[in-house]
Amino acid sequence: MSEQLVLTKIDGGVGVLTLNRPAVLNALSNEVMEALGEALLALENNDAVGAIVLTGNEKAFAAGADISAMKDWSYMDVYKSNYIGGPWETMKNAIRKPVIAAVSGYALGGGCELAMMCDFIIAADNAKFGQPEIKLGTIPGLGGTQRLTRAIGKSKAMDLVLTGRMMDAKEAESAGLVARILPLENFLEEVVKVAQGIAGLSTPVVMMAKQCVNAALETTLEQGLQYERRVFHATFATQDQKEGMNAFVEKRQANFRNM
Ligand code: DAK
Repeated sequence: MSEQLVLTKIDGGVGVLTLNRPAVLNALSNEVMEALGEALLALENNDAVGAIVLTGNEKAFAAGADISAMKDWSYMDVYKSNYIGGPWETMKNAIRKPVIAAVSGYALGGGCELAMMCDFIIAADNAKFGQPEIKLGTIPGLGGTQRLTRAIGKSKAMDLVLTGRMMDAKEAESAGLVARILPLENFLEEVVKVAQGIAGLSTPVVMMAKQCVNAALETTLEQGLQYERRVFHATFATQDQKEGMNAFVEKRQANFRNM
């Protein structure tokens, strides 16, 4: 039987997905992205899961799309297949639960782009980020020129995209790409703890918060503020808002029931 390309484990309300092609630094093939899409959807539809962590291994989160697979494709191959709308974008199109990218080692090209599709990135201190496609005679194709520019600004995005150089975890954190850096030792366990903290909150309210932050990138400030206000109002229709505020007043731990 062939190795599973994406491993799933559920740990205290957190779905942990591990990219599993270590021999090629988790190069992202269509098959990997199909497996990842299916695994993400299974966690999205699992009521026992309140947050998702996507990770690789110590050496690589993912070193990009699979260059050996892509190298001989013609323009018509990529154009006609829309290389490859669906499975590569399941994260963006279908996942409302929060997803944390736990990046150790290389996150390059499509690997950096996949990490940026997640809701936030926690990096191990050995992480390296980059969009080296220019060195292959192509450009980023999974959001690298767009999400990286929004995350770190035009000047630094240009630097990375035009030179293809890598940046380390410290530079990525100070540029705003990475939310936190944690030591490589016990890295995944620590990221899972962060995710478990989120999974212990009200999942529907967490999903509303995620949607509002994402709206900030798509709207004017005034539209975004209006949208946030209405969603804030909507949280008052949940039992979890009542529970959260009552628990605070009664000086006890809230017991959210995702209702
Ligand atoms: N693809 C295929 N194989 C890869 C790979 C990749 N991206 N990265 C590494 N490997 C393989 C190597 O070929 C090698 O295989 P063997 O020779 O052992 O068979 C093995 O992994 C170990 O790699 P190295 O021997 O090179 O390891 P080093 O430690 O010396 O170097 C490295 C590590 C990360 C610096 C180096 O492997 C490297 O530069 N890798 C390529 C990085 C890169 O250029 N990435 C960008 C790829 S282009 C889209 C979706 C996605 C994309 C675009 C569009 N749509 C849906 C529209 C994304 C495009 C890309 O990501």
